[in-house]
Amino acid sequence: MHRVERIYRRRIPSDRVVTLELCRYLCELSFEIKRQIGLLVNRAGNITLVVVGDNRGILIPPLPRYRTGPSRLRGLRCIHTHLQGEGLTRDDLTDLARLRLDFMVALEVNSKGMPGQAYGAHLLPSTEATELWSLLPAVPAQQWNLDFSQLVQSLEEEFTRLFRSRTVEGKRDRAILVHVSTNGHSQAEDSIAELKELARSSGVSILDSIIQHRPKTDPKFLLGKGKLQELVIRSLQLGADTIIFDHELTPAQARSIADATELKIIDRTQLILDIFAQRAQSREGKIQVELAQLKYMLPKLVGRGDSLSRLAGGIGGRGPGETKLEIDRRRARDRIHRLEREIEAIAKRRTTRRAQRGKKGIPVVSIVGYTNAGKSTLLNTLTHSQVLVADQLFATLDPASRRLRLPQDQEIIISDTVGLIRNLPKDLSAAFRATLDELHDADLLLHVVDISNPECEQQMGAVTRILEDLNLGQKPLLTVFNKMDKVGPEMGQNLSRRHDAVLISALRPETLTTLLERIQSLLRRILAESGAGSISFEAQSACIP
Ligand SMILES: Nc1nc2c(ncn2[C@@H]2O[C@H](COP(=O)(O)OP(=O)(O)OP(=O)(O)O)[C@@H](O)[C@H]2O)c(=O)[nH]1
Ligand SMILES: [Mg+2]
Repeated sequence: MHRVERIYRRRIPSDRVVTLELCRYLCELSFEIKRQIGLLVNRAGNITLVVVGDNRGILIPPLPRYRTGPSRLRGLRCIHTHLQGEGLTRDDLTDLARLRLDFMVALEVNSKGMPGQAYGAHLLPSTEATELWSLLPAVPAQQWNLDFSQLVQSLEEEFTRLFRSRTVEGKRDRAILVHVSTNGHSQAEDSIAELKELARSSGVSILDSIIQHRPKTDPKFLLGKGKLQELVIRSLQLGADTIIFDHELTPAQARSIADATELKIIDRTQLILDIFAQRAQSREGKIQVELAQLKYMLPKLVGRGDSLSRLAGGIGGRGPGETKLEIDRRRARDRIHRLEREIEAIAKRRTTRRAQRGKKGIPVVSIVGYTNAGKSTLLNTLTHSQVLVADQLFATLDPASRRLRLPQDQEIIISDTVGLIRNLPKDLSAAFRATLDELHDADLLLHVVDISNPECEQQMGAVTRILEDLNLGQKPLLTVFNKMDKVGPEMGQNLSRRHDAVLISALRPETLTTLLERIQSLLRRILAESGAGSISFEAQSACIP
């Protein structure tokens, strides 16, 4: 061991990859202990790390993050011995790419324990169509005469140029999406399609998406090792800095994958939280989102700054209103307590407000449904309002209520709500419980479904399950099939008959007459049954919409 440590005292002149004298020393030692030895050397020629492996490979531990970012090389090269005469392996080249090393050398130890052939490779500023690395022809170690400083300088220049052309698009996260499927193909496709929508809604630029089918997910990395290597290489080719998993990752998995890929790792829950963080407008919404984010991050904070510093900007590190999330464990706990107290106070005020409104006795109809179904559009068309509508997931975070006069002059309050999604993150549904609790006051729920979405039946199922979880399963509910203009008339009619739903297009007021009539007759029945007979329905006809 003493002799291994002595390696640290050496220095390599800055224009050389490695000296022959050091090659000899490494080969001799490697030969003796029958293990590979690897060095990481910085640009000044100092040896910063010595790793002793086994006879087939070395394992480079997570490196401190310095000089990183997709534009630049790491400022470190790896020189290591090979005992079986093999050239650079796939593992070696993946390390070169993953760690963005300046250079990778494999040094053959011959049968006499002396340096044999030297194999070198460096990265190329590649685009999708070009090679990722250049493998230099093997030469006997004695004849190695590469001008290292010049090589590194020209590589850096080319990388910087490539990076500039990529950052023209702005500071968005550049991501590859990953789904690991243990079920059928179509389910994986649908699921990743939704993940794409989520990523798009959070403003991520999506470079690629990958589905891996496995009988079982890998407990540590989710993906298999080969696929993970492919992912690293693919992300370097495309200039991706983020991997978004279509799964909820455990803190340990997120950390292992981040260490193995050196990329920012985000899961589906974090992505949803990020969209919420960007959208929250009201004070209450902001508190709820920040609380959910902190609760989600807390178990991931292990007191080691490194893996979290990857989250510093963009998704995963953004709090409500573009503030940066505090990532210190103790401060996170304090803040969680403070926010929880604030939410309690808000909930109390809300209960009082609700009690007051209850006294007025105006029936409440709440619109619920999967995100992007057209809930806000329906509210707008019915009440001539200007609530934000967008072809994005979770456009609405802060629900709005409006008054509406039904054809027979009955006045109701109609309210929009936050969209629902399958596998709603646990922390998020807890945080939004107060908002969703308002649904308990509704006399009638309108479940809006986007029938043009191929997944609409699964989405309906997800909404029904969430409503049951919220103890709203018994509430009177009218199913409303929206976006009829996007499907054939026959399909719309068949579907709506099968589910006893009203068929509408929220964009077209003339399609809403039946809906209003159904709301009116249902309310009449519901209120009569609940004994709220004092509310009168005057038989006047109004021209609505
Ligand atoms: N073609 C068509 N598009 C519609 C219809 N209704 C809504 N849309 C579109 O669907 C998209 C989503 O509408 P929103 O009203 O924002 O949906 P939402 O349910 O409130 O969505 P979140 O608030 O994000 O949960 C928008 O681009 C609307 O223009 C419809 O009847 N036909
Ligand atoms: Mg909406």
